[in-house]
Amino acid sequence: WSTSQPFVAVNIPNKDHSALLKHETFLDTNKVDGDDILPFEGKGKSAYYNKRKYFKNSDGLIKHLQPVAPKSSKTLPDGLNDLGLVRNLEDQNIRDEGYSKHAFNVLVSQKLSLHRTVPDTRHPLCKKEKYSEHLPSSSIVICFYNEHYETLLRTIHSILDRTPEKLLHEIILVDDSSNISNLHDDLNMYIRNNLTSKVILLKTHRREGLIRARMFGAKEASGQVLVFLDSHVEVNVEWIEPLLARISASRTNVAVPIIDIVNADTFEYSASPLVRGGFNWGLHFKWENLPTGTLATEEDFVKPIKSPTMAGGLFAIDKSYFEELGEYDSGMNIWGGENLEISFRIWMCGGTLEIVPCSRVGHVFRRRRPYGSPSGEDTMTRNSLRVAHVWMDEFKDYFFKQRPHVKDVPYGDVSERINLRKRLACHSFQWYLQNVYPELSLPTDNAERLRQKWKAVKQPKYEPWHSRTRNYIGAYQIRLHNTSLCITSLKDVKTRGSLLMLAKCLRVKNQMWYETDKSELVLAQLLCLDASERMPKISKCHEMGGDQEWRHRDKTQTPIYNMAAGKCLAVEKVENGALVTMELCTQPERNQWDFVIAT
Ligand code: LR7
Ligand code: MN
Repeated sequence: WSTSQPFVAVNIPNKDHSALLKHETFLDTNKVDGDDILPFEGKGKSAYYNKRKYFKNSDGLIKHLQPVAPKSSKTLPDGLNDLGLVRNLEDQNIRDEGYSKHAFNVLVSQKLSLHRTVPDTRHPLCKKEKYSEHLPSSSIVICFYNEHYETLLRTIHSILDRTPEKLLHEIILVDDSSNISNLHDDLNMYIRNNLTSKVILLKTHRREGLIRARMFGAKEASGQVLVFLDSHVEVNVEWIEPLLARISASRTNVAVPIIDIVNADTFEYSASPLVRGGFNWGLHFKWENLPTGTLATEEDFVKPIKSPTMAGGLFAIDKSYFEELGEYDSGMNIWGGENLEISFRIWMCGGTLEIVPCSRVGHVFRRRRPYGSPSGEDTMTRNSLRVAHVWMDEFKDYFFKQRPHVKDVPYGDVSERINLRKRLACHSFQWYLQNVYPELSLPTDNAERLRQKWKAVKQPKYEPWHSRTRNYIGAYQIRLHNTSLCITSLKDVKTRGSLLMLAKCLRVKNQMWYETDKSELVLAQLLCLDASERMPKISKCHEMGGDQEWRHRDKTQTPIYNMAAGKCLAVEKVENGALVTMELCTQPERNQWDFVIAT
């Protein structure tokens, strides 16, 4: 494909002739729908796919096919859009600055439509659910600190596009004293010029952190239900109705959607499995499997599921109930811990916390938090200490056993929160453990602690998915086209961080690349090819795609494109021992590769 035009995205395995035939018939009959092929979007009249030339007809669809001579070097492998492609220095700067400021791929986010549709990830039965005509109206509260502009706008538009007018009382945006220049003013102008007056932009007087910023926004709200959202989300079809329905069933229900995944590198939206919230004795939130038997029948996939805790960012709560329950702990700073605090409080003080599977909201999962606290304070620890001292009774000892070094960390005055707990006549933490979270085991001894630690390593902390069994679809040596030089790890296959070089192709372990069904390239089935830094290296497989996701055309003379880097594998020189680098795909001299099947 030419890179300047976003042509057709075709999803057909190369060399699978039957699929191609089907594809061609499909094109001839002009039945174009969704999955297999998208209508032409580019301005050009033709495009190439699999050595054939395709023309556009007046409807923008493909008319007929004509075989053409193979093109020697295509910029991008077939089937890929070029949203993340780095074409020049300017793209490179946007991308790099974006990653360092926001920890996601800003280059992609900028190019995506602010009104894009996302896949409807709900269980089919959800589509049959009927909701009352008399649901309460909502005030959606979104606080943000230095959020990426287009990503924030997409958050807002997704809500405006997919929330019934009647159910949306207002959207309250709280700028938590961001310091990106122009962000506030640009947003303010955009809202005034383009959006309904239901969208309100506020600003804190100084950086408060997400806890106090949300409280600030909630105070200004006048809808019946508060819906808190992060500033980098996209709501899905009919997302709010099921949440509001649960609150209208009981004002002490607190309703959480399923948090789908917006990939931080590619912005692909994908479904999360049904999991619930838990925590460990270090007071870290974790996702966990539902108790066996929870999903016995199909209907169970639409029923609310009780959850011991919530992730924190996305939930709906009756406004007067939120106030009655003590809002948030305003002594908590910046980030962390407030989600466990409000979860414990909801359950212990008479409410119910549930996940509503028919409501889905996508959230951009970054691999690191792009900001710190202004004072440098470890706010997660401070906030967790407040949780432990106010809510955990004698069980806080387990927390301290788990994290002995935090004993002397200052956490401020919690007397007001202890009074709140008394005033609300809340249950004990023991009651909570017995009735809400009996599955949580106590860390009895060192062996148990080690086991927990091991578990924590194996299960990603944030992604609501589980480690999958890796599926290998092929084993290859990767040879620079027209040479007998292959990609080789500089060091031993087990050495994390080892760079790569060209070496004479030999049947040795450190040239054996195993490709997976998720487009990873795993050296000797151990470490993953990784483009997270300037030079590609091998590192621990994280199974989150992006910088470990490598796409190529077919198996000969192909570029190898990295989804997060927006660049292609290349070499410094065509020479034994030369280092493997990442370079612009648009400079294709040293980036054509052959996948040589290793049998
Ligand atoms: O000082 C700040 N001021 C803010 O306004 C810091 C943050 N914020 C804003 C920020 O711009 C964002 O909109 O607060 C929101 C949440 O901050 P994130 O996105 O950095 O948090 P997170 O997604 O990394 O972390 C999760 O845990 C947090 C604990 O304090 C909050 O509860 C987040 O809302 C929460 N996010 C989710 O639950 C989404 C699902 C992720 C998971 C698991
Ligand atoms: Mn977030």
